[in-house]
Amino acid sequence: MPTARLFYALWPDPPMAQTLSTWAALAQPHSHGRPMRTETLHMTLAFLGQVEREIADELIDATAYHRLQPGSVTLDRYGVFDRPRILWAGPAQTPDGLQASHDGLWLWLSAFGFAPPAQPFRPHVTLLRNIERHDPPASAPPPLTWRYDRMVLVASESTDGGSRYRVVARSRPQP
Ligand code: 2AM
Repeated sequence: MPTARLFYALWPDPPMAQTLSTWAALAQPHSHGRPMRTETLHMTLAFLGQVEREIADELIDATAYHRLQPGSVTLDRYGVFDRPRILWAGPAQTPDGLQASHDGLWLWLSAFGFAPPAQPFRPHVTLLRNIERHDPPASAPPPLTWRYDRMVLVASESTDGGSRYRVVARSRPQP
């Protein structure tokens, strides 16, 4: 494979993913759209796009040595993006620690030739794709606090059944 489509993300543990899946199911009658499969739910920290195989291999090796500062983010609202048309779960305010981890990750990635995106970081977990309404449901389920201590590097592969995500590397948690 000459290139790989890669991104860094926080990946929920199975109970958290299950709860997020409930969030999707609760919003679906309002927003319609297609729920993400439970095992694919995640929060992207850095989207890299198509990456040359050689750089991808370097990232896979280096990711184990990148230490993410442990932190937490409380998901307490639904939101929508118009392009692509998605409904998401996210925090009303981005926690400072998560913002710092995002910024630190992009600084680290600059050594591999990546430039940070122009748009500000909008932490979110995509729940529904191809939604049919511009407004999110008025109220969200009880807030969900997500504690994290590592990130994963994920390869997104196109299959007949849609995107398939494969975790190709994990950062090392703090000792
Ligand atoms: P989304 O959930 O908001 O669609 C794999 O596609 C992951 O990378 C998804 O979380 C997706 O975000 C994100 N992603 C895809 N294209 C992107 C882009 N151009 N900029 C930022 N994130 C992107």
